[in-house]
Amino acid sequence: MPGPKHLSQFACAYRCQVDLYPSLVTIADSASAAIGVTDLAPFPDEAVRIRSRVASGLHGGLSFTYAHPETASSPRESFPWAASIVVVALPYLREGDGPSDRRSVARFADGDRYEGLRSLLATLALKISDDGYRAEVVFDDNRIIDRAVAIRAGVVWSGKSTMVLTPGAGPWILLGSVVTDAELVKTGQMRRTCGTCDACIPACPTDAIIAPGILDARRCISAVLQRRGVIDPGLRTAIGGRIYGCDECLTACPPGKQALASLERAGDGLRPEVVLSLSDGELEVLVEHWYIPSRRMRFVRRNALVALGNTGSEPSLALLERYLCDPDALLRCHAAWAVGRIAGSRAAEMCRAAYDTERDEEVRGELRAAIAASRRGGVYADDAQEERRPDSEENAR
Ligand code: B12
Ligand code: SF4
Ligand code: SF4
Repeated sequence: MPGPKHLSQFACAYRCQVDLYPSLVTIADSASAAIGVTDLAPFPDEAVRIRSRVASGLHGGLSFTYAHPETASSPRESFPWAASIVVVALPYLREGDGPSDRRSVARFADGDRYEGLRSLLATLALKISDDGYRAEVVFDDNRIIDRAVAIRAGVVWSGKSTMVLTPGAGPWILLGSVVTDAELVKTGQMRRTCGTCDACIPACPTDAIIAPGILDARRCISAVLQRRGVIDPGLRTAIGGRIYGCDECLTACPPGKQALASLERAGDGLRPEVVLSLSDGELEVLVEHWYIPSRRMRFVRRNALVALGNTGSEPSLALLERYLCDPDALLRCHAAWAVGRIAGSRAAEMCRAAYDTERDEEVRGELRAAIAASRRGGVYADDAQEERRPDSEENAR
């Protein structure tokens, strides 16, 4: 027979099922968000997936949930006090986001799109704690795999692009959770799938979706633009004018097309010329909400140099000439590549002049490849590794 303690627990659980969850649904509805509930049971399939991606290199050196797969896939380890995870999926498109594949900044990072998510989660957490329960807001946090909890809570379905989708907004949603000790009824999983659609797979400019639901983060532009170091030369042309993020597999996704089509299209938010002309302090303010390794603006400028190489023309050479003399070899490398892309006799001359004084072997290799590319009208030979090699000195003549 359950003792009085058990009875009071039961009464409490009953009260929060009846009173609390409907008010959470009302809060989510008022923000046009989808909501559901799951428990803290482990996600063994996710642990296997993450471990196998790390083992095969598909994680592309990213840390996030890949750093501690066991922790990320076992929420109870991080939240031993909790009983439920309340999960929301919040649409984030806004006016100006209309169809266009030529954006320099992906929509999720064009302005602080997480503001709405933070405020919705804070309101939900406040309601839960006002009812006497503990509540902790969690999103983009390495202790929880946002997509996995959202799938299990029935808020979304899992797409072949690896994005998760809701009816209506498609992939244009951000995910977040409130972890709580309130015992809430778990909501059931969604039965939807992508069916025969596979539009996102050929739409990816770098073939990063290597099979349904499997992403090679080494090739994903969104990941490439967030990493440290030199950008793989074989991916630079496909990056196009992008400086941060990539929306191509989302734009191609039929379930999200209506949401996109209903919006006007605004001009491009951030031009590479602007990025390359600002001081660190000025740039920092513009990109405050981006993930940038160690908050070093050199990585944003590196991306802008590639974008300018792909979108610029002869007048852009004056700005690039400054970067050929930059004290940072990383920036000189990408400036050389951009000059080679723009091509023409002035571009070749600038690279030859820089080559005469350049001492860094990696930059010298880039300059050799750039000189050869500028002769071919801005076309790099595959990844131009041959031309980058020190023994191909004749390319610089
Ligand atoms: C690391 C990370 C990245 C990495 C790696 C992404 C990846 N696919 O793994 C990079 C930098 C590339 C990235 C890019 C983007 N990201 Co991101 N990212 C994360 C982060 C921090 C962890 C993701 C993770 O754990 N991956 C591990 C692996 C195992 O998970 P997965 O590939 O997502 O696995 C899912 C599918 O593959 C699917 N699946 C597995 N097998 C199969 C098989 C089939 C047949 C099918 C159909 C599906 C399927 O199941 C898994 C769901 O559990 C989360 C935040 C968080 N803490 O969860 C945000 C998050 C996933 N990112 C988000 C966003 C918005 C993006 C971008 C759209 C941003 C942009 N515009 O540039 C792109 C989208 C690129 C893409 N196609 O995924 C959102 C996703 C929202 C959504 N609707 O899905 C999240 C949830 C952030 C948030 N709080 O909203 N991201
Ligand atoms: S975000 Fe871009 S690069 Fe990454 S998988 Fe989608 S389309 Fe490909
Ligand atoms: S484009 Fe098609 S296959 Fe890819 S995620 Fe969207 S619905 Fe699924």
